[in-house]
Amino acid sequence: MPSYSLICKNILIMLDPKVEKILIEQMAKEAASSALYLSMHSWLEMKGLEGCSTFMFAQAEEERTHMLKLMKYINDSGGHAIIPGVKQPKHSFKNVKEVFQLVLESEMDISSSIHNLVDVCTKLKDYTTLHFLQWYVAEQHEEEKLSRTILDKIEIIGLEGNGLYLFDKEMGSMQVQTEMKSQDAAGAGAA
Ligand code: OFO
Repeated sequence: MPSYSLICKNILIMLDPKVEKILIEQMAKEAASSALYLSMHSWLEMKGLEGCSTFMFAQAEEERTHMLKLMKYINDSGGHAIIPGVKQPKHSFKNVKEVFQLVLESEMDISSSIHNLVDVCTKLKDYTTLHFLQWYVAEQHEEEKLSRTILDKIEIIGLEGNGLYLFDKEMGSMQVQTEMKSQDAAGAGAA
């Protein structure tokens, strides 16, 4: 039975139950990804890697905002965004390289579920949700690219000897650049 809600006066928005269900599943994935990145942040911080841990904390926060964005869309579209429970994430890692390999795997997994959502909405001709999902398609492209760039840096710098120190420093400056980029984007949006 589809859920309906009266958004304002005579405007009725309906979300297909199938779309509502997979959007809620996507919320669970974003929440799990946020928890995994927070767990990585904690491990990196415990190892004294300030640049990497700060970077990972920001990534955890980003994933949480991705979940909240889905929640808002579902509720604004006449659905009910049920908040997912989250399994305890992996908390111990072999080394820094493993952390960033797992980040790439997680991002690839999220990209494929976003693409699946796009497929379902295309078949159902749900053009509004398709439009909403375009932001996630672009975001995943960026995040996969970023993860691959970080793994390339690990290959180039190496993690032996001073390598780990240099890589951590590099991750710290990458975080500053990411923050500046999002401030620019926010400024452009406000203009
Ligand atoms: Fe990068 O996972 Fe969210 O969308």
